[in-house]
Amino acid sequence: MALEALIFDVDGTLANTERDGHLKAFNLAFKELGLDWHWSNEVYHELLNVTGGQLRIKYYFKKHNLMFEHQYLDDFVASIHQLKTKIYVRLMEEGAVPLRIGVKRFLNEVRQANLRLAIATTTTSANVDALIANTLGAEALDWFEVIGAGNIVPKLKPAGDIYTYVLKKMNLDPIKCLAFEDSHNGIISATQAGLKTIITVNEYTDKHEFDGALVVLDHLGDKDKPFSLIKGNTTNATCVDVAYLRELYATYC
Ligand code: XBP
Ligand code: MG
Repeated sequence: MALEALIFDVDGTLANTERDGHLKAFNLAFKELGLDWHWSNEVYHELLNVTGGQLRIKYYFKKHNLMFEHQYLDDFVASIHQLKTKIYVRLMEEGAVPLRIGVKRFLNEVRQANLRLAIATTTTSANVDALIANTLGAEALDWFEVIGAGNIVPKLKPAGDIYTYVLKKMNLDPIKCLAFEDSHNGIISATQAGLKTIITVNEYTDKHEFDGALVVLDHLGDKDKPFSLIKGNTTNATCVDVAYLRELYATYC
């Protein structure tokens, strides 16, 4: 069996978008709407267990017994989230968040090797477009055969639905594909869809459980910035490239 495709998560995997993107945008939206909420980085760390911005706001809301008529809750949350998305897109246009180490190099190598690419994320599709267009260029949106984002499926990660949706759209057997993730919810989702996963951790996820991961790394690595192996077989590779992908793929296929 040969490796054919790679599916990438976005937040925390392609870029560390949570602190300087999402969290900043949530707090700016709360402020602009005159709400007396400010999520600290510590609070946000816990809130990240809830995937999806709207569900995250609702969770916070319920946890702190914030009193709103239930019938208006969905509309209220949706309006906060709409503004948050607008602010997030603006932050991306301002270049607030760079790609993670090695991401640009790796995507270019993968394209040279004619591997198919796709995205499976919980975040809103406008956010994905803004990040990619402002870091790799608008033409890079076409590099990804399918961009599965946001509420295109009813159940967000950790459910496997978004990965299953992307695989179906690509008419692809999961055995021919690898996923890239940064979080526990992410690997659960990919695994449910039958995918093997490569993990690159970040400040919010370095204590997460990654049972079943092919390998856990601090980042993808670059020429002068080798990755550190956190969990997995020892290797001579110092950055994730196509040769290392094939090495990892061969360990389970
Ligand atoms: C990402 C998320 C998203 C973003 C917010 O998870 O949980 O909810 O934090 O995006 P993953 P929205 O990386 O596992 O896909 O506000 O657009 O929902
Ligand atoms: Mg993620």
